[in-house]
Amino acid sequence: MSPAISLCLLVAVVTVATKASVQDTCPSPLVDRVNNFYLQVRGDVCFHFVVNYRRTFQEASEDCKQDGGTLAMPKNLELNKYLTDKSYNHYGVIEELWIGLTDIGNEDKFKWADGSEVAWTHFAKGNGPTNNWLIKQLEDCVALDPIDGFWHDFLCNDDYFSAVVGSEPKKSYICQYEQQFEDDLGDLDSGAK
Ligand SMILES: [Ca+2]
Ligand SMILES: [Ca+2]
Repeated sequence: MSPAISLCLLVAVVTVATKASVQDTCPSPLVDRVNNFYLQVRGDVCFHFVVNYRRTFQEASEDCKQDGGTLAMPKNLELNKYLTDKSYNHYGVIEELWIGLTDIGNEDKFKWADGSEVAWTHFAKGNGPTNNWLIKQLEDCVALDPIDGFWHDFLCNDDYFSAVVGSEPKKSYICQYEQQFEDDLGDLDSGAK
């Protein structure tokens, strides 16, 4: 193989590797709207770390839904570690961030934002199923502690109880967008966007 052909192949490989990132994996309206500093790609999943403002659980869920996503779903320790590490070490977040897990409407039956039952869990002591029997009726929405990666249940919204409990239900959060472009190589060639 001639050096020129080798170089061409190298350039082609690098080009594909570069393009298979935020621009291709994250929804384009999101890429256009937010500073790409807050977008991360892991495998074929795009994550938006919304760490520059806070919302209630419902507001955060709606925000993720706007571009076809959900709140992030760390269904295993590996992904949970990734989200924890990015939040704390990359973005410097030290307070809990909403993830897509709740037991709204069915106490102790936690479900992910995609409707699936929770299998692996990572609740901090005294949170989730082991929370106080009365408090757990009020705390139905789950947030990730970026310092140790454990999950905490909180009040979902601003309401009467948040004032009583003295809890602030507006938090930073992480959205998750699954890769939706099956024919991405075709799109690259045609320049479709
Ligand atoms: Ca609960
Ligand atoms: Ca709690």
